[in-house]
Amino acid sequence: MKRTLLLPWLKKPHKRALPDIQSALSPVRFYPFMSDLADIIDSTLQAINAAENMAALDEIRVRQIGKKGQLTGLLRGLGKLPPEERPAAGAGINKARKTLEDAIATRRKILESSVLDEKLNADAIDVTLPGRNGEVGGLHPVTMVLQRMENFFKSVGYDVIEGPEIEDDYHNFEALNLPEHHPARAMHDTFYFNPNLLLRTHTSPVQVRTMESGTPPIRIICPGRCYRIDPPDPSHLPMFHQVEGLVIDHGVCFADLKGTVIQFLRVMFENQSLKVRFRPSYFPFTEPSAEVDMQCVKCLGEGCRICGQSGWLEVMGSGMVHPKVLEFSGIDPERYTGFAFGMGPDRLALLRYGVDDLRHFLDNDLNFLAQFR
Ligand code: 2U9
Repeated sequence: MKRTLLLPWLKKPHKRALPDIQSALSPVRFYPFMSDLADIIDSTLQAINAAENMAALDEIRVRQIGKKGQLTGLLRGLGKLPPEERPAAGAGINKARKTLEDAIATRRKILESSVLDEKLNADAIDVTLPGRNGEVGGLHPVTMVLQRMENFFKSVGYDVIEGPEIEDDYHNFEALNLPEHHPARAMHDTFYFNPNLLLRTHTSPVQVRTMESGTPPIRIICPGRCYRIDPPDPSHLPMFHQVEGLVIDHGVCFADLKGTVIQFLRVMFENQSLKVRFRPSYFPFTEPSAEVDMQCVKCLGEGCRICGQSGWLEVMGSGMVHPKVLEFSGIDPERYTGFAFGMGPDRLALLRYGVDDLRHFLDNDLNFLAQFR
């Protein structure tokens, strides 16, 4: 049968009752026999192993070995024992305290690991779930046209050269045989920062810089953004892209220009029987100059809305580099000749993708752009 032990300091005895209980119990009785200490350990070990969380475990720790705990109280009462009994009683209580501390530490580890397991299970990602179909991006139509152009010219040995968008007056105009009072330099066309600094109106300055810094043979294309003062409308934007080409070597002739341009357009529009024509024209930086038309990609020459019923589409400008332009950049026109061309990839993208307004390219409307993925 389990003996219950009345130890006044263990319970909160009623104040009035204390003197007669204490006087009635001899000091030996003040301490639980080892079997009673064993009972305390046993019941506390059961409570520790049954503790379901850290709070419950800590409550047992405080109740047993905290400052006002059961075992701590026993240690405090050791002074009331006959001296010869104190060592054994003290050792027994300390042993009991160590047993409980170890059991609490073990249980704490178990509870901590179960807390961690619960957290890991809660955070667990089921990698077998089907993926969410994330948005897939795509290239801008103008970027795709620029890449097609670059791929063609790189495939026939050209280099792709880029240069500054903020240029000086000399490289953008004078070195291209566009003298001081040429209308192309007018303020109504060009964004000037100051009389000598501007936003380039074409990528030609990159070709000038290449001629200045190197020696022929030169075979380059120069893609990039250009700027002109133009109110936005379906066929004009103040910021547009250009790709210009330049070939300079010994004995370059107009036939070289024609062959290069024709083959480029046939590859660009994937039609090896595409018709191309060269119309005499004028540019200050080339002589002779020629506008380049190709058979309308939509009606193949029959006439339609795209080509204005003419059957032809103007796609490029070209010509033999003007001798003065060679001289400006230190190349002897008696030893070298060259050809050049210029085109607007924005305009070619309109044609290639059947878009009717350049402004769509700048709206960043994802519904519009998604069509070109
Ligand atoms: C140097 C010498 C000659 C570049 C050329 C064109 C003809 C031309 C337009 C096409 C559409 C500009 O984007 S566009 O509006 N360009 O028609 N460009 S020849 O001639 C050069 C360039 C650099 C040193």
